[in-house]
Amino acid sequence: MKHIYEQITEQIENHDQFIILAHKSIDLDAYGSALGMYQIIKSYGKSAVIVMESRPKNRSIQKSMQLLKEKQMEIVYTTKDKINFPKEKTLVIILDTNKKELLEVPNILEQYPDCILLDHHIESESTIHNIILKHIDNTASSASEIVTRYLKTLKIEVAPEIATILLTGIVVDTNNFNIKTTSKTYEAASYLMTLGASNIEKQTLLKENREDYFTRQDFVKKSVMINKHMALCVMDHNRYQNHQLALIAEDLLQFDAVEASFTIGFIGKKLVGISARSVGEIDVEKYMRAMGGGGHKTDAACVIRTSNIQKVKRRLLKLIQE
Ligand SMILES: [Mn+2]
Repeated sequence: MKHIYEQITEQIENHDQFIILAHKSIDLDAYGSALGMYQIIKSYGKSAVIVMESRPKNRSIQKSMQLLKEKQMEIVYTTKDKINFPKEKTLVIILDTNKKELLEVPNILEQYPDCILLDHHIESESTIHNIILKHIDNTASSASEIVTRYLKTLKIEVAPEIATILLTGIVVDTNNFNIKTTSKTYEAASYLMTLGASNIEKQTLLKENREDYFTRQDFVKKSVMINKHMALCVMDHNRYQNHQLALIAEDLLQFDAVEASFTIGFIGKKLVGISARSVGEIDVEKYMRAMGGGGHKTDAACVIRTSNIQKVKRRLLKLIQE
């Protein structure tokens, strides 16, 4: 059987237009991998678009887009209501998720039947199936790592700014090379450095404003130990973004004795999210799966439709005690 990258290349050769699509609330890993795929398609002399919400809320994404703009790098974006490629010869490339309901455009497959998927998340019942090609590699740290390996295989050199964004994608998904990190992760990072990825620019992309930092530290301060090795933070009734929950959970892992952490907060109207992190021994995916979510042993999440955050907290505590 042909190697997966050869199979993807074949699909690129067999199609004329490409729709690159990641998950809702695009993050740096999804964006970095999308840019990498975009460049690969370009190298075959073909055209692609990246589907994005019109104003991404994630500040790192905003900064990354601005960086590319300043360097006059033409990236074609489109919003979900403006996708108008002909069905024929169009390939959809899904990155950094394998769940239909999490897609930026959940019904994309009904519009465009030719689809391939590259992801690093664990599969579940809602994993997209019946597509041309599916490459789900749980041993990869991130979608950015998978796409970087592909770039390296093809010996494609991307601009330093794109290499930086891919590297930052890996950094975000590995919590700074702390989780899901293997020798292949470092190899990918190393390749990106040879392409000119900048650690200074990387830090700039990850910088946050003081207010966000202080808000987070307030929540960290209010967190509690729920047993010997697990910390919990329950946020207030304001609405936050998924990555804000994740950052709190990641912060909690820095403390002595904390081996796993959970942050519960509102991420939408009547929508409560839990972000769970582990340094490695405790399997937080198990807990999140039991609550309807999923992820990895070291980082997982779930979303619950409710307006009662305390109820979610009690359910999680009960689950952990059991
Ligand atoms: Mn990812």
